Amino acid sequence: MSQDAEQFFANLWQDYIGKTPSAEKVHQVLGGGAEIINDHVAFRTFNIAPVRLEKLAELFENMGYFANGDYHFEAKKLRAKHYEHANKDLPKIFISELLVEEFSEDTQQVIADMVASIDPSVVEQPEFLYSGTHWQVTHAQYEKLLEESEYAAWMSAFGFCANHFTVSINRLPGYTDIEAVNAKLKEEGFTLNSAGGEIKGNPEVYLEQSSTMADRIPVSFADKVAEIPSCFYEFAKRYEMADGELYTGFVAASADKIFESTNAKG
Ligand code: OOG
Ligand code: NI
Repeated sequence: MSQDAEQFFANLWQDYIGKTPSAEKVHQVLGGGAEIINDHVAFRTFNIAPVRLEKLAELFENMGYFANGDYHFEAKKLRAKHYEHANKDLPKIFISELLVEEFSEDTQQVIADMVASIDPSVVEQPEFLYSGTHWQVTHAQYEKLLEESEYAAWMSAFGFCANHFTVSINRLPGYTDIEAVNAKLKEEGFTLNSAGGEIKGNPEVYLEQSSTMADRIPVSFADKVAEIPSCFYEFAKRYEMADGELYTGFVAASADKIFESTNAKG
């Protein structure tokens, strides 16, 4: 792994575990402290300059990543792309962006104001990808965004960071199937995202995925501190295609449900 990419992912991980206390426990429970290989890391953004999906992707392209899949989520008003690296020890990258123009004028204005507070020059640096928020919204604004888009509300509270890391079950010693991973996590007290069933996908689409529900952490809004869902952990098992290669893409119908891992529980 190149020195730069290695340092980048180490920094990204430190930022992520600060928001996701259960992530280290996931590693302990599944890996017993041994190194875990991640299948992918996911990021969220808005389709507004200077933070458009393709702009953030440039930071990964500079590390040697290339685009290899496009996805659309009509109901959630999102689009996404995934990026891969020739070095199979590096996680794939899944980046989605909110289609801001499809929301109400009020929501568009709140988002435009958030994005306007970003100094465009900082978007050129890889550290931008774990720089968090560059604005402050009130708790009432957060709740208002929640009514239209859970994704927009999450972005207003957490900004730019890894939304989740994903354990590669294919490369996890001691496990071969996702059912056993899920059973172990539940035995240890984790709550799994059950939207569309605990296991999303199947061998016919060459990908099975599950995820925890996001941790809840206190967030400082402009006016008060409130506990809200932060980030989660995902688990992925990939299957070989007819050519004997493991599928490297994503499955839109499954991803649509994974997004709901940051919804408030119950
Ligand atoms: C991304 C949800 C989709 C996957 O692996 O299909 C996803 C998100 O919640 O930001 O991660
Ligand atoms: Ni994912």
